[in-house]
Amino acid sequence: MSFTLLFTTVQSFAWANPIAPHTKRATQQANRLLPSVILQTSDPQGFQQVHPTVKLQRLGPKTTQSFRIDTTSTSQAVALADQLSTEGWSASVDMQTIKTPYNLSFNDPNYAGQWYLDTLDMVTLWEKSLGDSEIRVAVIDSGIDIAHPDFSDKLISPYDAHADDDDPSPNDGEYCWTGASGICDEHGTAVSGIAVAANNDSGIVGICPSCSLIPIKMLGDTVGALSADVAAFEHAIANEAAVINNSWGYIEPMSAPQPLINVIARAQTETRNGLGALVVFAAGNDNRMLEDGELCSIEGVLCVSAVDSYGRPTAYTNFGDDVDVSAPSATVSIAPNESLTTNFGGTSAAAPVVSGLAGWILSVRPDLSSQEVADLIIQNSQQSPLITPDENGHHDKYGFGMLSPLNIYETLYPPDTEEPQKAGCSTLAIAPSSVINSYILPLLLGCLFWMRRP
Ligand SMILES: [Ca+2]
Ligand SMILES: [Ca+2]
Ligand SMILES: [Ca+2]
Repeated sequence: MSFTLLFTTVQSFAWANPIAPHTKRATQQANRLLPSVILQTSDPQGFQQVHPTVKLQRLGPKTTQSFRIDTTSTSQAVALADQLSTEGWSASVDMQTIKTPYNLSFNDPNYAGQWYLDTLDMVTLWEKSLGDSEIRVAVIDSGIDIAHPDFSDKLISPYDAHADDDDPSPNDGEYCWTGASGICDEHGTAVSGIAVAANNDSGIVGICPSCSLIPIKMLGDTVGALSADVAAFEHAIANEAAVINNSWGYIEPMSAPQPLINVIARAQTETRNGLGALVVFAAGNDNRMLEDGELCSIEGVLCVSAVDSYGRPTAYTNFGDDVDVSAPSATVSIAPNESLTTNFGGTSAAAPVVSGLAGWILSVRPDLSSQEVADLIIQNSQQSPLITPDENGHHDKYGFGMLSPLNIYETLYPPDTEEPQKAGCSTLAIAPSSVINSYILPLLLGCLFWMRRP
């Protein structure tokens, strides 16, 4: 993507989205971060030899391949990006983006309790392993309460890419839309909890209870810079993430910016000695068709839609060709200050179910590449009996099917196949057990009953 295109995007985006609330904070951040150019190169020394007077500021840690070059005006940033691009460098004008955590609330008391763990048969998987602390799940989100007992023993290099400090905890007053004060930002804590909350007599149990957590705050309640998004991924790469969860998106449909595409491609191929990190994105909660070029269409990204506790598509989930799998919207999780939330939800709560499961898979099979984990998850998903998929087995809302931890488990640990098949029920023997549990169990019980009759 050329700088011109990015610049155009900035302009049209700003016009389409005037920033009314929290103007002061937004303006201060914008002043601090803009105007600048994002340079991505694996050879910063080579760059400095050609451009000795240009000051490179790292985005993320020492090993970063992304840098910010501050300029004094937007026109200078555009001119510099243009010049560097002409010379063959990967350079883009930084831009403001308005991102949103995919919040969604339910007030339904029947959602109490971690019902999704039953739906997913997680106990069967946990009997094999609760996960491995060597496997690091990065959560890029709003504030994450790193003092919570469910996280305190599993933290790897906490980072705040939004404020560029090392404390990703929720900030006082942030996301207090209703005039409330104190800590209102529950999103990042709830998302992280669903993925990796510890098995520790406190809070809840995450999908991968013994996986480690790289907590990265990237979202503020109004605008942030693209360079902060890039820094968040650089941090995940530098800290050897195995999985990177993203329960956020741009507030209006827009094409994924090229610097973000670049750094995600590196995350997928550079961590874990080249096996890479699985990058998971939530599909979003706007009940709309995903457009070409959005975050979910980035190569290798696993895009997750949300289903409810009955396996039906939620009314809000985004849909389209880029949805890979659907997962239950895990409405129950932890919140800051050791509290619990029972009205979390949205695709934000579905993505960390998949990320946690990817952490579990890599805990028992650390030899798998990020692509192999994605394939394992997609190929073992279970298409809903409620719909007719297309000829490729795909459906706009379910993707290639609903997440099936049990199918994955049985693929990794094939059940004993020595048992003789019973006449009349032989076809059931080839059905994966999650299908049996979810949809065929009534049929199977009927079959057994039939066999017992004299
Ligand atoms: Ca901070
Ligand atoms: Ca716990
Ligand atoms: Ca995909």
